[in-house]
Amino acid sequence: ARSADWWKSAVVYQIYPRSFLDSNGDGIGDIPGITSKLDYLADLGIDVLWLSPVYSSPMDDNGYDISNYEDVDPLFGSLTDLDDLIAGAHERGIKLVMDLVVNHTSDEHTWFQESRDPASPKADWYWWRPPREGFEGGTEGAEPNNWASVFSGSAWQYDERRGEYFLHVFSKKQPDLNWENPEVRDAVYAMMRRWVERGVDGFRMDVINLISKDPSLPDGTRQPGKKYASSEGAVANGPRLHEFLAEMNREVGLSAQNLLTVGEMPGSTIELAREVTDPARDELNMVFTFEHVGLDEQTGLGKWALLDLELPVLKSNLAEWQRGLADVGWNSLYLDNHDQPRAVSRFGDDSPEHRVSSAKTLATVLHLHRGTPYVYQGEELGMTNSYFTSIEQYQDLEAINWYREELEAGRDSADLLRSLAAKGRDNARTPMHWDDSEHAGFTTGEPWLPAHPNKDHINAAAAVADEDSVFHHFRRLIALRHADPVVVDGTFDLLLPEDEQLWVFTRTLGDDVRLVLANCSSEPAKVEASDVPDLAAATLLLGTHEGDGLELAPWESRIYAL
Ligand code: TEU
Ligand code: CA
Repeated sequence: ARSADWWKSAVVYQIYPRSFLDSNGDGIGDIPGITSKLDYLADLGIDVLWLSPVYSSPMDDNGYDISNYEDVDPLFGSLTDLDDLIAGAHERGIKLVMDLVVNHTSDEHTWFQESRDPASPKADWYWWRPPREGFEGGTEGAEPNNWASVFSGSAWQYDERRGEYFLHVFSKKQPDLNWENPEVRDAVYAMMRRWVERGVDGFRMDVINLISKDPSLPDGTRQPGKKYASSEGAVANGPRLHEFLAEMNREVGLSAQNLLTVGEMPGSTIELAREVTDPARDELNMVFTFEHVGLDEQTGLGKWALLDLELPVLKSNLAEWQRGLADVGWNSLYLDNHDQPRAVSRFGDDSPEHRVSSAKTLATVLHLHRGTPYVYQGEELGMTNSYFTSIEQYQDLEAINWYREELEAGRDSADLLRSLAAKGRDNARTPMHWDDSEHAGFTTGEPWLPAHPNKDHINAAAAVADEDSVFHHFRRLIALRHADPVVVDGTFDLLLPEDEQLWVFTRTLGDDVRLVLANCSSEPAKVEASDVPDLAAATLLLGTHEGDGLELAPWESRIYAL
């Protein structure tokens, strides 16, 4: 049974099944592998598992290109394996949330194949448009508008059979569904209802703010020298988004059954999040914002245009979202996922000296904000980026397509590899480190992506055995959230907003106040006594070091009850 608002005091653990644990030696993670690790996850104390997609898929985008929403891809196992995982999770009081990818399907979905016939009942299930006036289909400049795909090239692909172009915001094997068509919406809702009947406790909704688009599909504004324009303004946050989300909620019974819903919303704002997560509107419980994971890129130039991030910029963005959703709605809290580089490498310091402390302190700061925390597989171990040195090591089509397109445009390979090393999604997709054996205990076969050599000291076996590990710090943070209502509900106030080393804030619920004091730098930091409440009168609830004075070691953090 699910109580109302249960998801507000829950911690969600995201699994990328392909890289979690391989149970049959084919080098690819699978569902039985996950089931075999439920006790490890129960020890960590997490409340919810979010599975990245395990549905039938040609794996063009590693499962975010779905060819059958109601079956499990044989690479990951079977529907029976999934039923066993759901049962095993529920036995341990862990809920299971599926990844809902309904802005687009795979081009190998029968829906799309039928839609290629203009006379079929599904002709209008996707975004089909004729070649631009005066142009021959499939020729240069004939695309219906100037949008770029997120994965390089045009967002339009010419289909010889239909004699028209179809829209694909992502890869050409991920055609966008036409949500203006009520038949599409009804088919999605029916599928969702069947997953809920199967025991699923909610959905993470992939790019869900793209399902309502500006129906006129207007040209975008091209960056100088760029052949195509970003489509974000016209494909995100369209005029019918709230209508569709409310309809989905009603038709599937999302609020009625207290299901967890989190909408991934590239380009969303606090204003939009206040509307979408306002419980009175029965749309979604929470959203994933992209603002904080866009701060270390040059404005408007995208993730590959690297920019050093100053701490005050990061602190103030999270504080704005805390303030923005303080009186209505709810935050998700994340630094890591399968699309982002590893937090300890990006926001912390993954050098041997500071990796453990910075992984712990980033977790302390994130988990003590108000909202539902998301732990990405390996984040609880302080796993690092992969530091690939050649394009051949990359598997992600986003990386490969971008590298090829930029190389053809004359960019320097070393520059491209520097951006890929910092921001490539494969950073988060190397196999989970279970132990220090050959492939980190991930597989007995050849892994689809090599395990990082640092698995010899960064792995679950070592972490569980070491009381001072990142793993046990996450476990203590999760236990604190379960025990302390101030952590769940206390109002957030940021202190010392301009300090470039210290991240200091309070959480207040009635007379109870928690203080978080974190040195988010690789140098010692000194706190001015006048800047904080009297620490001597406070109770230390959880610290990363032995210190208790006004000096903080590099990456030291403390949580006090005042
Ligand atoms: O990601 C949406 C999305 O916008 C990301 O692709 C992000 O913009 C990009 O990765 C930045 O590098 C979701 C899924 O999380 C992602 O894995 C899929 O590739 C994408 O949608 C298409 O389904
Ligand atoms: Ca396998």
